[in-house]
Amino acid sequence: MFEEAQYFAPVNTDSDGSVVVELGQGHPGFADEEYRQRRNTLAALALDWNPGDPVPVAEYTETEHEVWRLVSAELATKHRTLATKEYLEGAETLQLPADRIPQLSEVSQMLAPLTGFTYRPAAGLVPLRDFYGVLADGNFYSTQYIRHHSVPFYTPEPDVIHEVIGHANALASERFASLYRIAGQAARRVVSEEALEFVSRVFWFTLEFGVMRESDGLKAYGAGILSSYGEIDEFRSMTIKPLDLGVMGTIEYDITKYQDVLFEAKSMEHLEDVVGEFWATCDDDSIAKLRAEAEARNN
Ligand code: TIH
Ligand code: FE2
Repeated sequence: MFEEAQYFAPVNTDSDGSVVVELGQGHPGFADEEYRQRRNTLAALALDWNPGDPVPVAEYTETEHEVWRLVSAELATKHRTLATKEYLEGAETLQLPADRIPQLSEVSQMLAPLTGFTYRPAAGLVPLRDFYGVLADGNFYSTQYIRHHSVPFYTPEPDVIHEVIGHANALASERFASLYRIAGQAARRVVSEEALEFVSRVFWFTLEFGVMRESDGLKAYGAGILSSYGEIDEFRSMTIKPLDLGVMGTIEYDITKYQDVLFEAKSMEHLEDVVGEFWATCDDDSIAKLRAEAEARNN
């Protein structure tokens, strides 16, 4: 079903200066002219934005708010039993609206007093160095469009539901917010693209798709699982591996499907000790060493 849908549709500027988001043929919004126009409008707003500017207001349609309401309600029910305690406490403190899509500026207003994080608009894929780097300053690049109403339960393309329900609820927690910040510091510290990629893979398998053991079962804390009411039903039956930096930093994954290999932290402390400590101290040499050790184990 998602064969041709992509992780972040490319954003291009036509010769006349108009912004066009290239939805692939397999994208659920491909044949929906109104949806295409929305995507183009929102991408243009984000491209016009510069640091320091107020975040542009996205005037959402009733159809779009309805997608948020539906997904919000489905997720809230599932989160009660399948999300980690730390995330649920963040959500309880943040109190996102369930009845409409909040503006990114509102998300920032709610989040900043809690952990200092603010949201900024992204038209599409942001270069890794920039996306992760600004986390160190408490800035989070976020898309503003919402997934197409015909496929609400999962999208390979991060949207405002993923960014806000998945990430902002975690960013409302001091402990998670601090992990995001040190991931950003790591992204700024490392020099080679290879080391940066390693840092970003560790982010993928933890803050995007991490799972954690709690006394009453395996829970999700990764934003990518927590924003999909399709994927959240499946994560407990995937291959669950122990938290291992060398493996997380080097294995391949397919962005367009439910993640079938996940890494389990034994607790919040365990995650902080292993992954937090890694991001806090890593450099090109230590990463090259982890990579070499992982490759040696594979041979
Ligand atoms: N699959 C997620 C969702 O449906 O909400 C969105 C993404 C998270 C990470 C990559 S794509
Ligand atoms: Fe994400």
